[in-house]
Amino acid sequence: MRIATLGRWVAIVLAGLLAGLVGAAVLTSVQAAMRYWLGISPPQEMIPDRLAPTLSINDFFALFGEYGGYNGLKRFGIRSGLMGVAVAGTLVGALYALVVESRRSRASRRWPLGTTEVGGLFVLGALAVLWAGSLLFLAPTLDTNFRGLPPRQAEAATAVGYLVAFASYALTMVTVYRFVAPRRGPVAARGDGALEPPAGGPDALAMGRPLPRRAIVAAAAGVAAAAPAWALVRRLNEKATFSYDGTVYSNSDGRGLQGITPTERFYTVTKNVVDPEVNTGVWRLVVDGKVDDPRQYDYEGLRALPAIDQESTLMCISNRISAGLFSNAVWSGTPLRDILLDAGVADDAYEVVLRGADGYTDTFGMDKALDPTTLVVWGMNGEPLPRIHGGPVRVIVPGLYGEKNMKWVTGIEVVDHDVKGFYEQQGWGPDFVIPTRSDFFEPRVRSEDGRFVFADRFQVGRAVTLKGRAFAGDRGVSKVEVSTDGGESWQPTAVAYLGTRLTWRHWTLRWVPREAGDREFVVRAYDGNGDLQPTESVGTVPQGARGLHRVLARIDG
Ligand SMILES: Nc1nc2c(c(=O)[nH]1)N[C@H]1C(S)=C(S)[C@@H](COP(=O)(O)O)O[C@H]1N2
Ligand SMILES: [Mo]
Repeated sequence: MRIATLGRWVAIVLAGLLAGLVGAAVLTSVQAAMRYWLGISPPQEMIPDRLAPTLSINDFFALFGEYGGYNGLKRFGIRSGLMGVAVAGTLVGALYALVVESRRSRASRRWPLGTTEVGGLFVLGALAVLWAGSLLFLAPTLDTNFRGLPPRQAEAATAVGYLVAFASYALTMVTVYRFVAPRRGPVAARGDGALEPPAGGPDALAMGRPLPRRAIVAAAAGVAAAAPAWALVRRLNEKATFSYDGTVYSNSDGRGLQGITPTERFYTVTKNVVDPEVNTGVWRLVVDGKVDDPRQYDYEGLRALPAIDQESTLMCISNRISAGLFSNAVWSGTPLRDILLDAGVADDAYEVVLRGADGYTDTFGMDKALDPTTLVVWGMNGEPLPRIHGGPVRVIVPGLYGEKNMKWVTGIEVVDHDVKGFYEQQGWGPDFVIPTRSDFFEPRVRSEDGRFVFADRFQVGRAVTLKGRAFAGDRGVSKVEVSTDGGESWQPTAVAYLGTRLTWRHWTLRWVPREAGDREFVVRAYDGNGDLQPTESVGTVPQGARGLHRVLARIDG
């Protein structure tokens, strides 16, 4: 191979890389715009959601460890998605250049097609493969739409959005390549693939002036094309869940705990990088599947249904004993039961599958679906349900762990078989019934070397007020007892906050130390059926933590 030829191929590859990079910039801008204004989730965001349920709990947690928790993992996912598109887009540009130009440099005798056709076929083929492949691979999560389109429309919007996005890449890449590609004299410029020698001698124009100058123009266009992506990704980043995902309601800051959690202190857990911003104009709640008469509610229609206020406590399955992924609120909404009975539930109905605008899914059995305390909720503590807690509409299912309480709900499908939810696929559950638990929160408890210690020091003869919580899912708390001697003897507590059958209770005990030394405090609760809480320690994986909260205190003489 002569130097001149080599130089030409280098120029071709460089032109392809540049064209691909500009294409990727346009693609990312188009995707960011569609995500920002239309709620269409790009593959960079959807692929992690598609993969997360397929991981085992251990692998998922190992990733947390590697990337700095759930938030670190989310950041990593989005970053690598954005980088991946830039890299892949750039490489495909080079590939395109090689395909087109190798065709160009070969005789047209063997091929009936000219370079334009070969290039066109390559692009259309790649487009078809990419589009079909992404739709197939992402099929389980295509119904994601962060503006709240109901599932079927969301799927259609995603499919069209992806086609538009990928086509914008292809169009840009081809256009830019044609603009910057090394000219091979008049022949190649015509693009007909004929093999006349270039006018100015071999490869005379290959590294001629047009390429660098045009390349600079194209690169500038690329920067301009990337600007919207940059701006929108930054705006999305400002709305990102990093600032509030994992918020706990706890007394670790000494602010105390109220019976009803103030909305702005309510705990938060979300799988999302940027939570849905539902547009109530396009939002619908679709009720279908094994029902006689599928229903669809718009926001006004839902608000017009007879509603109730109901206080109930929400707790995440990942909540360790005495931890704060645990809050209580008054919810306003309509019993799911009324909505289902209106639609007419088929005899072979087995469970409901709930879908959220973010593509999250979860399920619960018909017993819970038809329980009058399971609500389709639009209000929280007397205000419209805030966005980060699932507004405009979520489901509250007392007695089952937080994961089942679908935020931004768009679909309720009655099915006749078992379906596994987002986290259940990882291996959580299968039992999501909240077991009875209790803890201390006052005086403030801190964890040192895995042992819980009261932050205050106690003094012989000086009365202290102990406080804590007890929770028994939807069974109610009937009794809470405290031991100040490591479980040897137990004494009854008083009620500090009674709540309801569906909420936690806050208990209190006034206690006067009689002798100096180290002491272990233990609390235990009985549920509404009179059953004692589990006392054996069990970790959160896979069915939520169980066990007694044990706290140490030093009593000074
Ligand atoms: N659509 C959707 N619903 C969801 C989640 C989610 O990521 N997406 N997270 C679930 C989990 S794991 C919990 S613990 C609760 C938390 O609700 P909160 O943030 O209002 O406290 O919402 C549940 N509902
Ligand atoms: Mo959760």
